[in-house]
Amino acid sequence: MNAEKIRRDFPILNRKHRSGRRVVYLDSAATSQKPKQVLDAERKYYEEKNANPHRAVYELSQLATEAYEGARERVAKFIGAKSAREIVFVRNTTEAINLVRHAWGRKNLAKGGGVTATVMEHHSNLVPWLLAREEFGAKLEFIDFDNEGKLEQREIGRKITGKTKLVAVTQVSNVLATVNNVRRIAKLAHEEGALTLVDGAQAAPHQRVNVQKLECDFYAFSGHKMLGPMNVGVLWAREELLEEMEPFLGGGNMIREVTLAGARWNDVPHKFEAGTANVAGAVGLAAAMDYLEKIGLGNVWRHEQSLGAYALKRLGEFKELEFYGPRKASERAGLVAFNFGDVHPHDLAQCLDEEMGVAVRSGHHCTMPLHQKLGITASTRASFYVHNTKEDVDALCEGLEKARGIFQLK
Ligand code: C6P
Repeated sequence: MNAEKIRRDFPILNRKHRSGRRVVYLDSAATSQKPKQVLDAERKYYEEKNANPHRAVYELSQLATEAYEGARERVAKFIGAKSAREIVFVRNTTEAINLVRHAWGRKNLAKGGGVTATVMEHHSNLVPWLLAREEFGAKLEFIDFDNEGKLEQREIGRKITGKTKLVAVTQVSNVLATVNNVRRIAKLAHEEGALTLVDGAQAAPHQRVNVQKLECDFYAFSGHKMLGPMNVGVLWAREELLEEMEPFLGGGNMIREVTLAGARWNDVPHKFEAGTANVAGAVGLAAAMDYLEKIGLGNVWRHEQSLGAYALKRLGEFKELEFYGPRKASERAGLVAFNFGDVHPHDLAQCLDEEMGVAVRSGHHCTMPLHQKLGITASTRASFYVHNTKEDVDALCEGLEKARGIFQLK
């Protein structure tokens, strides 16, 4: 795959940094940039089809409904769902997980229902369960990770037990770059009678995901991290599970009939989509999936892994740099979080931006317990996607050389 050519599809990357340099965007794990194919699809939708879907009988409303439901079909195919009825559009991964907390958790986790999560979870897959503990008495367990950022195998067996109702685990860590064997965890969970919720925010954009092969029960991801627009994401769940679940938000579209005495719910997935939908977002997400499939998800993954391997090699040249997660590049996704001597990650990130036009994220990356476990408060993270090249990694390293001088590291 030709990353230089792909880069030309991203209008924002043609923009010059204020220093006059090319923009080196190494923060796709926070949010990805959008290729013109996605921007065009959204614009075309608004120019040619926009109306409120599922509401009216006139032509435009029907076109909007077709665009929205067509996008749902596209998503179902992309993740190997059995049917589009298993696809609930939400705003993002965070909302998808909170939907499960309310719509499934309220009934199934009350009074000591066990949730087993991991110490490496993003706050999105942690705080909802802390709230479930406060709100309806769920009981929490956490699987720790080892020095290489891999889940402790013995703990997996010990912390998924007959009392566990839900295992909530990320497929790829947004800091450690660890790729968890979620299929194995889901099998173990099923043996104990528990369900598995996979946080796919850092996986679905970068590798082929098939929810049926993963054998999980819930799968959550965000459109904005996979070249799609912001404010559209997906919760996948098996249809029978969605049928059993209570509504999440109440309002228009999610009902079949309302009287002043009560209401009956619409069919799934509409039961979980209250209010006017983000149709343009769904259309943009479908276009992003087309774009990724045209490149090939296998090529995307190989490209990012090879950039990750190159980055580890180059970063290894800096003796004052410590990176986190698996040592072997082949065991990592395409991102790397690190600390550079005693320079604060925010100072380093600012220096990389000013000196080189390199955009990296700094801070706790919404994983405070993970950072506490590592004994640090913050890290600097570079993350790669389809448009990144070795030249981008070299720019990062040139920036580190400059930072070494500026911060007077020995
Ligand atoms: N991580 C990062 O810079 P939302 O914000 O709902 O689209 O995604 C939340 C989320 C959930 N799980 C994982 C593993 C994630 O990495 C994220 C988002 C971004 O790492 C923003 S904090």
